[in-house]
Amino acid sequence: MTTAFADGIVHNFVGGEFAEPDSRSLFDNINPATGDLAGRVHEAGAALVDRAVRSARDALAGPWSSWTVNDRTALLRRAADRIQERFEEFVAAEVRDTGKPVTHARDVDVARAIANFRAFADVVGAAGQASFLTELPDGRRALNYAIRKPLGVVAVVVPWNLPLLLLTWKVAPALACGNTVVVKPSEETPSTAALLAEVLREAGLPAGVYNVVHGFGGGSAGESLTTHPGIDGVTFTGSTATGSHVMRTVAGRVRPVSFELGGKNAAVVFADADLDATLDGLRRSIFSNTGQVCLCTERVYVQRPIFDDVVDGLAARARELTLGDPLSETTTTGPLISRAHRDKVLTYFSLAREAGATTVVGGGVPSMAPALDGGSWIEPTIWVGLGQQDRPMRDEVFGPVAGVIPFDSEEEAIALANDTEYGLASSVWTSDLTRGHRVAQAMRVGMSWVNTWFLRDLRSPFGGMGLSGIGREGGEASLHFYTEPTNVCVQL
Ligand code: NAD
Ligand code: 6OD
Repeated sequence: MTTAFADGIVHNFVGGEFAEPDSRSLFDNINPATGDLAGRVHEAGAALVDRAVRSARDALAGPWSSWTVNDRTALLRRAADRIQERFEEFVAAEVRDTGKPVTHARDVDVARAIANFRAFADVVGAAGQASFLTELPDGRRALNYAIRKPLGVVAVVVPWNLPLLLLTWKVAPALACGNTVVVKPSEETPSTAALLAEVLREAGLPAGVYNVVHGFGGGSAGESLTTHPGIDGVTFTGSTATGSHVMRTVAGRVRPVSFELGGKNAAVVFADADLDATLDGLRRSIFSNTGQVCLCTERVYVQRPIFDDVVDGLAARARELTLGDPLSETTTTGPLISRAHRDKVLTYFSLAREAGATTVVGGGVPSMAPALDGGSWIEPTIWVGLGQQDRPMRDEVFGPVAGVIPFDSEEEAIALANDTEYGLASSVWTSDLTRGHRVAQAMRVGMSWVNTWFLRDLRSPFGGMGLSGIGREGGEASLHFYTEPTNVCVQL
């Protein structure tokens, strides 16, 4: 096999080659916009995962080990250039796997993949080392400095919502730091990880440094990878339940983990906020990617004087969204990833009704044109009348939904926003910037935005607390996760 999609099959990539499938190891790749078969995927069995980990381990000791930081960062920049050259191929693959609008795939997913490679080339290229001149009471002096070594073979396990963005967010710093990787993309979205293998090979990455194994989680490639004794660390993005399971799996061998997990993110809107700008911001934060972004807002707390205006404005904006052909430039909103995920979201529609909520807009399955009728479509939905303890206000739904609740004081708003076991992200909307800083800092989350949402600087720490994860990635935080420091002490 020479290419990622030869014979209409998405292939595994091991030791610098696309692996040959056998007929028993194929599973279907469904286009969520239509429900049609988009292609087939080669599921990696335990033996192939073992080969991938061994290839990665061999590559650690091969020519890759003598690549300098400059060599590696130059490789990252060539990879970014090659993705740019093949931009529309990546966009098409991401749209086919996810059903997301082509504009989103271009402006967010693939654009950010390029930015990830460039940003981590810059971060790692510019990184220095701390050193200490040590002076002891007896007059001895020493120089302490730490060198950073690669962690080793890193298992990279990622979900389906922003497949290439999240994969390259981890692969770029891992490679920049000199690691080798075995990546396990989601079974729902295998294509761009395979295409990236072509690009990295074209960019000159040695065989075995980047490997891709496809398949499911438990009892499949995900479990084979995370339980493999040859991996030196796991970076995982996905649900809290799976993260917790993977943590137990690797605990026995005491391997470092980085976990970017779920969220139940709050927006706090004060009466002095610029209403139109806030509503536009909330439209993005609630409905982007059909609500399938870990950072999406699912709880909106609004100061009482403007409660009705915000609810009406959100409903109006939800009605303006265009659900339809993902390849149309005017489509704003795609389907959910699968029928199974839609069933889960619909459960929350029922739970909201049972809790006595009023569905201001949405609340069902839209009727679509015949070509899209088999897709996993869902209506963008806003609820009022939910209580803070109702499950739609507590569980991560991961769909285009939000419950809106009024508050009176700043203290009450902070308490409501922090009343969750998750701790990923929040946004605060106010024209009083002093209050914006104060409330943003009071949020028990990894990332707190003021008058904006999902505005990223890739040098800043990204991650969550509580059920939202362990550790941070981004900028120096990535450098810390993907390397092991060795301190050297020289008596002078
Ligand atoms: P998931 O946990 O079901 O799957 C994530 C990945 O783990 C997939 O590749 C899956 O095949 C694999 N997996 C599943 N079981 C496994 C096992 N036993 N061993 C090893 N691997 C296993 O998550 P999902 O449904 O694909 O993604 C949605 C979730 O991801 C949401 O909860 C969302 O909040 C979260 N997410 C978090 C972030 C973040 O940065 N915090 C970003 C994106 C998505
Ligand atoms: O922007 C990022 O770097 C990032 N990791 C985003 C995660 C989004 C979750 O769905």
